[in-house]
Amino acid sequence: MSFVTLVYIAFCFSTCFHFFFLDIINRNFHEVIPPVLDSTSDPPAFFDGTTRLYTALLCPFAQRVWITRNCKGLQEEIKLVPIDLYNRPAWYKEKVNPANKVPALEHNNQIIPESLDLIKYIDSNFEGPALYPDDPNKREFAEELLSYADTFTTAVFRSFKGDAGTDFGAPFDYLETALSKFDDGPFFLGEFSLVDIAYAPFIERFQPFLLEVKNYDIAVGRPKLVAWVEEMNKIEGYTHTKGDPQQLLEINKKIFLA
Ligand SMILES: N[C@@H](CCC(=O)N[C@@H](CS)C(=O)NCC(=O)O)C(=O)O
Repeated sequence: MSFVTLVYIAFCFSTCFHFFFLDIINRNFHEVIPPVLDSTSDPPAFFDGTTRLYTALLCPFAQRVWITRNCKGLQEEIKLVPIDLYNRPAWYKEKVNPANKVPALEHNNQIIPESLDLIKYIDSNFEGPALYPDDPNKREFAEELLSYADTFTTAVFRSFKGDAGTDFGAPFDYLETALSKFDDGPFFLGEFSLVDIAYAPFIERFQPFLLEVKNYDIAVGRPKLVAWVEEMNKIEGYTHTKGDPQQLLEINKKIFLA
């Protein structure tokens, strides 16, 4: 066999292997989303050993947990149970979450609510790549940014209700400054982490809403934030969870322009 033939065979083999490998990685991201459960649906078999993420497909809080589950490669271990929030099953409040909100996780005979607690819980209690840094400086900053997340969303939601004179920029300036703290990568802690996951679903909604409704472009003068959005859009564990932009815009218009 000539050297050229050998190189050709090696090339074909490595190409096939590459596609095979990519297929394995991507296969999970093409998962079929289970049917949405509503007031007519029977409950699942609670506490039968299955780990379930009760979610709503367009909820940004639940999306945080969905992204975490995907990025850790837990599509098989954590089953999605989408709930129709506009026509919730009575059993959801009775048996799953007395607060009647998504997300909630059923794991090891307990139910855990609250998205920011859940992303940490999943990162610490399941296999998969670590999404929280070991470096104490980064951990400290991660805590600061995770506790700022609620302040951030509340501030932006408030500004949605405001008039033309409202200062839309301050919460986004905070993020732009935060993105300058570590220069070993484009994410909040340099490397990709739970902090990025906590903010992504909200930026996904805020950016188009502010642009269309308030004529305010969060990208102007914020190169770090622009680069961050670009990098997030390369993470399949996230992109698979993204909603239809037009649908999200319409929902936010209904909520905030009512
Ligand atoms: N603080 C909660 C907020 C969750 C939340 O507000 N979820 C909304 C859907 S996006 C919900 O379930 N709303 C139902 C309701 O308030 O009745 C978290 O971070 O998990």
